[in-house]
Order: sequence, then structure tokens, then C-alpha cells
Amino acid sequence: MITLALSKGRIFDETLPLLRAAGIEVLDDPDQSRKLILATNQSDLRVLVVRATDVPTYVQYGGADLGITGKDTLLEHGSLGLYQPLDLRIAQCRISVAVRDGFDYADAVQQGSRLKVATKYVGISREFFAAKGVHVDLIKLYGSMELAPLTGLADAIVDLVSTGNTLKANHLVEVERIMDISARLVVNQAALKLNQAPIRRMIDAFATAVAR
Ligand code: PRT
Ligand code: MG
Repeated sequence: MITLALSKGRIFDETLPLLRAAGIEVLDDPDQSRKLILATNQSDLRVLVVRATDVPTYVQYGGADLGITGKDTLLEHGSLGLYQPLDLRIAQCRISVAVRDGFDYADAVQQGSRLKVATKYVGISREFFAAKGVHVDLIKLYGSMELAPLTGLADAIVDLVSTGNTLKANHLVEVERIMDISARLVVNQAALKLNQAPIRRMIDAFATAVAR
């Protein structure tokens, strides 16, 4: 049995067409059912529904053989024990710095200055601002980052942006793009060695689906 870890929402929704291209159908809808282990039309493949940030953990410790996770999550989590064979080019977005409309960001990031940054992406942010020589006080948040500059909690946020509508609706502007993000296939290195043929077939099926 091969186990694939997915998170509900955009990753699950955008993975379905790739699976379908390989003839794989997931037999339950995670939005309708409370099941966390979903059967597929392939007797040797099942899908685990986990939190997006838990996908690398499941795959790293072998709770799942494969998983699909955003590059943002992988960078924050680290990729110890994970083989990353494929960029699936789904769930695309970018990770950016945003500030309140009217905030003088250029002035705030002068060399030697200090900036308060709220984010879920503490590791990515620390590295980005360190490379610019900007001192940052990082405030870890778990969601609704957009509120931080509006309430005076922080000067800036580092968050994912896709359409930009969320920023706009909250009177924030994107001032720097840190990097482009998409979802990656991750594979447990030990599982790949032990169960080679079926896992290889899954990787090849995803590669073919992405190339279509
Ligand atoms: O939402 P939940 O707390 O359950 O978990 P999660 O946020 O960890 O998972 P999920 O499903 O929201 O995101 C999973 C992955 O999708 C992320 O790790 C990214 O790799 C990818 N992804 C792609 C995105 C977006 N696009 C995205 N736009 N993840 C989040 N967003 C959010 C963003 O944080 C912001 O709040 O959408 C909002 C901005 O969208 P726009 O279109 O208004 O710019
Ligand atoms: Mg989310």
C-alpha cells in the first residue's frame, strides 16, 4: 500500500486533475466526509488528509510515502529525509513583503534600520532581511497576518499573495517579492528505497501529468 499525504483546500483540489490524468480517482470528498484516510480506485493507493504544515512531517517520518506541499512550507519546515523530485506547478503564488498603504518602506529598510515584521514564515523572513542587512524583530503569527500592520502590531508582513485581492481589501501594498512558490511532490527517502517500483510509478505518473 502506498500512502499520499494531501491537505484539504487548494492543494487537494489542484492535485485531483493530476491524479485523474494518471487514471487515479479519489473515492471520497474530504469536504463532504469526515474520513481522514481516503480510498482511491487503485487498491494499492490511499490518501491521507492532513494539515498543510503537517505534510512534510508525515512524509519525513514515514507516516506517508509521498506528499504534496507548498515550497513555502518545505522551506520553513526544512527538508531532512525528503526527496523532492518534482515541481507540480500547482497552487502557485509568491511570498512577498507588504505594508500599510502610505508606509515609507524604502526608508524603513535603509541599512542599519530596524523593522517589525509579522509572519508565519519566520525562517524565510529572517534570511531575506539578513541578506539585505536590515535588522528585523520577527513576530510569529499563525493566520490573518494582514491585521498586523493595521493594528500597529508590525510595520510589515511577509505572506503569500496570489491575486493580491486580500492585500487590497485591507489597504496593504506589496512592496517586495521574496520568491515564487508552487507545490512540490515530496517522497520519503527510505520508502523510495524499500518500495521502489510502485513509488517510482507514482512519481512518473505525476511527471507525465505535469508535462501535459
Ligand atoms: O488555511 P489553513 O490554515 O487551513 O492552512 P494553510 O494556509 O497552511 O493551507 P492552505 O490550503 O491555505 O495553503 C496551502 C498552500 O497553498 C500554501 O502553503 C501555498 O503553498 C499555497 N498557496 C497558493 C496559498 C495561496 N496560493 C494563497 N493565496 N496559500 C495561501 N494563500 C492565502 C494567503 O496566505 C493570503 O491570506 O490567500 C491569501 C491571499 O490570496 P490573494 O489571492 O487574495 O492574493
Ligand atoms: Mg490558508
